[in-house]
Amino acid sequence: MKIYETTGFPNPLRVRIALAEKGATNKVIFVPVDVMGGEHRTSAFKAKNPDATVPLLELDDGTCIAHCNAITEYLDGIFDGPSLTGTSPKERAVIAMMNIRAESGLMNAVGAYFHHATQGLGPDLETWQCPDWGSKQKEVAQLTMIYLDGVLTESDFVAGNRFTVADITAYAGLVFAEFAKVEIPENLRALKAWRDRVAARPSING
Ligand SMILES: N[C@@H](CCC(=O)N[C@@H](CS)C(=O)NCC(=O)O)C(=O)O
Repeated sequence: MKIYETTGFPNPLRVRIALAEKGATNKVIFVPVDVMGGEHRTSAFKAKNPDATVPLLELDDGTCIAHCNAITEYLDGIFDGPSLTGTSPKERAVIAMMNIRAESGLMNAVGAYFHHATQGLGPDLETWQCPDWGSKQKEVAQLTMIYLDGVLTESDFVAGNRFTVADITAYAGLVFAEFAKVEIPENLRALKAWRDRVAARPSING
C-alpha cells in the first residue's frame, strides 16, 4: 500500500506516528506530494482524493482512504500491536470522543487560524481567507489546551490510562500550534508534561 504525504506537515505526522506505534512503518511505500507546488490540487491527485489533502492511503486494490482518522482506523485493524482505536464498544466510543475533541478543538482550530489569520501556505494556495474566523479559532485552540490540561491532570493519556489515537491527534495539534505560534496558555503543567512524555516515545523520537 502507498501513503501519499508531505514531510513536515502536521496531518501526515499523525499517520507516521500511528504506523510507528504499530511497528509498520516499513510496510508501506511513502509517495511525496508537493503541496507547496499545488500537486494535491491537480486533477490527477483529486481523482484519488477529491478533498485535495494529504495524507492519503492507497491500497493495493486501488481503494483510496483520506483523512487521518479513517487511515488510522484501517492501519490499526490490519497491523498487530497495541490497539490505537480501542477494542470494547465503550473503549472505542471514549477514544473516538476524545479524538474528535482533539481534532476539532485543537488540530483543526490551529489549522483554521494558520490558513485564515496568517499567511498560511502563501498567496498561491490561500485563495480565500476569513481572518476574523481564523482569529476566533486560535481562541478555540487555546481553550482546548486548557480543557486537555484538566483531562491530563486526572489521567495519564487523553482518552484514559494508555496511549491511543487521541494522543496522536492532540500531540500533532500541539506541534502544529508551535509552528503556527499559537502559544500554550500559562500554567498548563499537565499538558506540557504529557507532551514531553509523548515526544519521548520511540514512535516519535526514534
Ligand atoms: N482532515 C484531514 C486534514 C488533512 C489536511 O488538511 N492536510 C493538510 C496538510 S497537513 C493539507 O493537505 N493541506 C492542503 C491545503 O491546505 O491546501 C485529515 O485528517 O487528513
